[in-house]
Formats: sequence, structure tokens, C-alpha cells
Amino acid sequence: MNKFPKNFLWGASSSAYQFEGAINQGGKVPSIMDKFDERKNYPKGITGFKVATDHYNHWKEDVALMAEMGFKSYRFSISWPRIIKNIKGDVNPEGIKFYNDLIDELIKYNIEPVVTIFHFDTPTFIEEIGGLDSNQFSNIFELYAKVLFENYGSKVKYWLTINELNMFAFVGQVIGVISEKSKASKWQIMHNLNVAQAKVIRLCKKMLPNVKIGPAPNISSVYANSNKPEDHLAKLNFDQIRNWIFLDIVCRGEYGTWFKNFLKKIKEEIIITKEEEEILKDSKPDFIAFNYYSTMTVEYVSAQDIKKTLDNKIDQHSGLVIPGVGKTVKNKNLPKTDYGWEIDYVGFRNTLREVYDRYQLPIMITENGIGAKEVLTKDEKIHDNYRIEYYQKHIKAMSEAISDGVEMIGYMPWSAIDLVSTHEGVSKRYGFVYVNRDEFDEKDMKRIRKDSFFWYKELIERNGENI
Ligand code: BGP
Repeated sequence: MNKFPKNFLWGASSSAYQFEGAINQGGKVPSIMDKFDERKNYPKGITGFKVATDHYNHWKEDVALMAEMGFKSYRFSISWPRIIKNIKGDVNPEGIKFYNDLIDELIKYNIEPVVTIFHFDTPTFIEEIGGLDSNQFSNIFELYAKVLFENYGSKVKYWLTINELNMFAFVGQVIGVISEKSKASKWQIMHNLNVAQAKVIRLCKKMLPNVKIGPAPNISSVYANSNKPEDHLAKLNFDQIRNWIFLDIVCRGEYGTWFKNFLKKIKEEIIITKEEEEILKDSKPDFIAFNYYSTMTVEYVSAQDIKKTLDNKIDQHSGLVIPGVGKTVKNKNLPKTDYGWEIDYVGFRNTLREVYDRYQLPIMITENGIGAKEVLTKDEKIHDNYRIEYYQKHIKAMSEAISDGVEMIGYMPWSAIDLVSTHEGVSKRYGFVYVNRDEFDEKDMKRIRKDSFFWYKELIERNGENI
């Protein structure tokens, strides 16, 4: 019982713009993230992404650390603006070489590369065609993906389409992924991304029939705050809006009836062409990858009352309010991280069960983890027992989901090495390896193994047994 499969992909994750830095090196063109910290609503006192934790100049050392931990896989994203130079689609050879070298180095250590095609860092040249608002977005995205498939298709067996397409739609402004110039509704942006995702899945199947590709949304069980029937209804509706519409469209090829009616009710329209309908039907994934941090608890509030009850912290896990449907509330049964995210390992098992029951596809976890403020001890150590405890409980919950019957391929928590948070700076640390820099003092970027590094290494050696 509770056995992890023999070839289980133990590893960890990162994303290009949060890890690489080097925004002006190697022929990279600007991305929407390069100047995120110069926007009016960017929180004060925290760094942006210009230098990040300088993986671009430390990649060999970083891969060696992953190999030392015994990683079987590493999930990272390719930076679109490092690969493509302009709207015409001209390719940057230096960018191609950077990821070729990285992939070769991983393979040298028998680490399976798991590649996210697009993780938030839209090149600014996309604005020339109207950015994510435009129905041309999917064509430009497809051209970029083609370059990746041509260059890395023989070496990369696992591809992920778009990171957290659902968070793009819901908290895009907070995590900086939506341009300030954008005018389209969140639902139209969601749809444009869904079409882009479908086109790339279809292209992948055509060009690389032997590799596997899947989506990577942020999914979590939703609880009703009470046993009031209205709260249960809010839960069912939030399930749809937060989770299922994003997986239904990619796994079943269409938006469900509830969602179509909901759009009519709120007088929102998404423009879907006949051609898009066909593409969406014709592009099914091989597996589901998802990111899991926390569950969501909701209650019903009427459309009239909703303004009075707004929670002012809006991010990936709180502050979601949908008029006439309900709003997120705190779950008093759950402890929280330093940054206020609820910790729910039983919820992890529940979420795995729900996703598997609904779609019956193998599952890969591409993010899970705890963000914490950490300070080096005098002898340069990080005693992160809270992280060990967090992972121990989540991995145990995952092993229980396996004995419940869920088919799991891999676990790649966030993050391999410290990097910069989407909107809370570099002090919100997630890695197994500490990087010696502060918000504005870049110091020496020295890599230092945390206590969790040694714990995870041992866990991988035992293939998660006796967790
Ligand atoms: C997910 C994103 C990641 C990552 C993580 C932690 O939503 O896919 O890019 O950053 O959350 O979130 P944060 O950086 O906001 O702490």
C-alpha cells in the first residue's frame, strides 16, 4: 500500500522570469515582467525580476545541486522572449542554445526535463497585435511552440502548455501577467488562452506523436463554509469557476452548460468562432498537471451584499468574489503560512481524488510548497523544519491518494532553489537551496543547502517509502 511507482518523477519546479534574471543578456527581448516593479500598483519595498536569483549565470551549479538531491525530473519554463525576437517570429540562436545546454546537462544526470512552454512572461512585442486580448494571440503562440518542438522535441518527453491559465484570468492584474493596456474581459482572455493551449496540444500531437503534453492550472478542492444549502450551492459554483471550466475545456473540448448559462446571466459574452470550436474538440491532453497550495472555502452572499463583505487581500488563494455566486472566506480549521496561505494536506488528497474521478487521466503535481521568511544562522544554515513538515504531510497525503486509486506520475514542488515570488519579493522563499541575496542587496548569490535539501534527498533515495 501507499507505494510510489518505480519511475515516479521526484523533482522540483521553477519558472524562467522568477529564476533566471539576466533580462538583458543572451539576446533576450523585453517581457511584460521586466518592468513589473515599475508599475503604479506594485507593492513597495520588494524587488522585481531583473536579476532574480541569477540562474542564467548559475545554471550548471544549480543543476549539479538538483542532481545531488537525486532529482528524477526538473520542471522549468522556457522564456518566450529569450527564444523569439519579434512579432515576425525571428529566432534568437543564443536563447535556443541556452535551453539546449540546460536540457543536455539535465539529461547527463538522468534528470527528466519537464518543460512549461509559457509561464507568465509574455514578450512585449505581443502588444503589437493587441496582446492577450487578441484572437491572433494563439497564432503567435503556436509559432513559438513550433520552434520549441523543432529544437527540443527529440529530448523533452513531458511538455506543459500554459502555467495557471485560471490564475491568468482571475488574478492576472495582481500577479502582473495582464498588460495595463488590456481592455478585454477576463473571460475573453481566458478563452484566447484556451484556444492557444488547444492549438499547441494539436501541434504537439502532429509533430511529436511520442511525447506527452498536458495543461498546468492551479486546482484545489472548494469547501462550503457551513452546511447551509446556499453555501453548498456557492461551493458547486466555485468548483466550476475556479477549477472545472479550465479542465473541462481541455479534457472534454467544451465549456460546460452551467458556465455557458452563467455567462448569459452576467451578460458577458465570449466570442468563439466555429474554427475555434473544432480546434478545442480536437486537442486532448495525455495527463493533467496541476499546482496545489491550498484549498478554498466559500460562502454565499447575495449580489447586493457582496460589496460590503469584500476581503481586501486578493491573490491566488483569497479575495475571489463573484457577484451572485459567493466569496472566499477564511477556514478556521487550517493553519497558515507566514504569508497567510492556508495549509491543507488532507485537502491535497481530496483534490487529487476529485480531479482523478472527474477526468481519469494520470496526474503530475507541478507546484506545491511553503513560502517563508528565512535568515541564515551564523554558521550559514537554514533550519526549515516547517518546510520538512509541510512536505512530509503533503507527500503522505499523496501516497494515500495513490492507495485510493489515483494514478500519479510525479511530484515537482515549488521551488527547487530560492527565486522571486510573483508579487511578494525574494524574501518569500520556497527553495530547498537558499540563495544569498536580499530584496535590494544582490550580495554574492551563494547557493546554500537548507535542512530540507538533505531530507528530500533521503526521501527520493527511498522512493517515498515509510513517509
Ligand atoms: C503560482 C505560480 C508560481 C509561483 C507560486 C507561488 O501561482 O505558478 O509562479 O510563484 O504560485 O506564488 P507566489 O510567488 O505568489 O508566492
